[in-house]
Amino acid sequence: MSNTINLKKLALGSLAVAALAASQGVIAHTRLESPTVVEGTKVHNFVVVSHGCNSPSTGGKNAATYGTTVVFPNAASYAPVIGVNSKNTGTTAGWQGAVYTTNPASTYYSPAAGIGTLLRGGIPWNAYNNKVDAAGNKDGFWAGGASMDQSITTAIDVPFYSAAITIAPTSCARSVTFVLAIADVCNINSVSTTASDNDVLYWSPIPNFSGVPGAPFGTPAGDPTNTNVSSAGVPVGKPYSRYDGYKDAAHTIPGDGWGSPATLKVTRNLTTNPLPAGCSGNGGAGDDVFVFPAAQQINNEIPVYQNANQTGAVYWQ
Ligand SMILES: [Cu+2]
Repeated sequence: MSNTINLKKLALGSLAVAALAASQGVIAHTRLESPTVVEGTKVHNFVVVSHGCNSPSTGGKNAATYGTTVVFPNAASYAPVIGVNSKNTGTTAGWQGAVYTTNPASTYYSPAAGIGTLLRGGIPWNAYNNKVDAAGNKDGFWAGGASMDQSITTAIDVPFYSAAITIAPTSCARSVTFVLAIADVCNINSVSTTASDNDVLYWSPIPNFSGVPGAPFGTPAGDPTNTNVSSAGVPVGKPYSRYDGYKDAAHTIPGDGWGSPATLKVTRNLTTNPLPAGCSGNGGAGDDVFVFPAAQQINNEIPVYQNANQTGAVYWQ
């Protein structure tokens, strides 16, 4: 009898450990609080910075975070990389299984820009600004200015709202997923060209899927053990943007966030906006569309400037 109880306790204990490990896996990166929204709805959301940079002294990912900089894809002033996945399952699941298209963003969704805007209330840091393109479209934001503990306290939540996105009625898209570029800066004095995971964590979009011009993007050394993008590991290749993210200052080893971006998935309202006739993707259920920010947009807008239009003092680049 007592043995049975002990076994039960042991089993429950193992389950608790397994559940804890699983939940830590889920919160292990920088992601959105609500990663999936329905089309046509403006949603109050958060960028959640779940852990800090690598700390050489503790060996953990718990170095304090000084600020974060966030970019959503803009298809008005830039040409995002767009992929369509019509076999979103098994080995071709996710954006990894998408196929590059030259169709403009308007084929699939609107508006073309202004996807994410900072909310002024409840920002954990007291310095912040939106980021805009040359036409004034809001492309993202930054917030920072103080070292926020990440060793004892939990996630840092930065509030924003996402625009009401409409999926084009004429398209076969059942979802549109915006892939974000984010840099969490721990060492404000670091510069991106020499920063490592000890200084900055990049949650970088790497569009390594079929047909993308210039792909595969990789690192000088490659890394068969990093499966963020594909089971084959990170290939040897050229960088996508200047903010891909590396463990090492030499930029040869892909870091924690390489090819592991936050995403905002907008799902089609199939009741009010049914698929047109003849859609064959995913067995007739519709295509999943993925939108990656242009490398040029990332290079222009991930750096942190005094002014929203990337002018004035440079706070970090
Ligand atoms: Cu992580």
